[in-house]
Amino acid sequence: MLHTPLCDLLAIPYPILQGGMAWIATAELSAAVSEAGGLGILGGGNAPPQYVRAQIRQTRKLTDRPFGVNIPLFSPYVDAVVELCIEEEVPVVTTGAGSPALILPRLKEAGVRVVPVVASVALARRVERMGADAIVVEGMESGGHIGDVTTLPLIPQVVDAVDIPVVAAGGIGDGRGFVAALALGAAGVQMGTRFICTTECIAHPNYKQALVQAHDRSTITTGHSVGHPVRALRNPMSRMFEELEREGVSEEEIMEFGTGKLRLAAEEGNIREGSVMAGQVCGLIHDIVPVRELMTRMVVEAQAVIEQLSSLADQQAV
Ligand code: TUI
Repeated sequence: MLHTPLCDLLAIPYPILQGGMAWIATAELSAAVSEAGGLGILGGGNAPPQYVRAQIRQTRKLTDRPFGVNIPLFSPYVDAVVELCIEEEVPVVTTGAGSPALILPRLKEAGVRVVPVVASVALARRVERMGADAIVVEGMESGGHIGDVTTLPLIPQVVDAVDIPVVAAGGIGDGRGFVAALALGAAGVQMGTRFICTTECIAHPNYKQALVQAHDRSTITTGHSVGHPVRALRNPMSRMFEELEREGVSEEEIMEFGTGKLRLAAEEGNIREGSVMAGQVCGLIHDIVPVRELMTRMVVEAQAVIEQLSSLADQQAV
């Protein structure tokens, strides 16, 4: 039940990935997700290589199961992090926020499974040609850095355009979203925001609480003027960002203003001046639970939805 080709490719019981969120997806969260049968993914962010190596080693202390590392392509340490992932024999690397053309061949050559995160049909096609093993296709409902197409139309368009397994991301937070993604042709799902609200996630309690209290319209997107749209909770920080963009402040100043703000919210719990990156699914999150409970809920809910739908299909027309 719920076994897809993605499970075989990544050697995981459930086709559920945890997004590699910078400063949030640390060894504690990722190991818990892998232990519970999904794929935990460490957030490389723009952290220096020593940090990423320590996180990998810590994950290995906590679990024997497969896990991944996310490398955002704007990190100043991309090459060094690629090399250390190879040295440490990391089973899976996901990439984000750009084209992985410059790093994908090296990783593939070393036997690492590469799963780029993309937000368009064009990049999905390109990374398939480069040799990607699967792709995470992320709709703009997601938190953090986003593309400009929503999940519902994007997933089936990518599914029709490529032959590798597609993992749906953006707006998924429960078993209903999981089944919806499978109905669109995805072989699995990736969730970020929902995994923040777990007991194992090291994000500051203020961050988690802000997500539990958030509703459907609590997020806004900023950064369009500098070509890096980002979704985060509406707060004094994101409103100020919006204001600076409206005033036409230089790209340099805007980028400088944004630097370090995610870490400020996630580590220090400053949810007013920090950037509380989150997806629109935050309105669907009502509690903070252990990872294993969340994974069980996902699977049990998904099975119930599938049964409900199949009984609908079996009903006789009157
Ligand atoms: O990368 C993410 N999400 C992120 S990264 C991040 S850290 C950050 N900090 C401060 C400012 C900005 C970011 C927070 N969230 N998701 C994967 C993702 N990749 N979403 C969308 C894309 C994407 C977008 C355009 C991938 C490729 C792309 O086009 C590149 C091309 O060449 O076509």
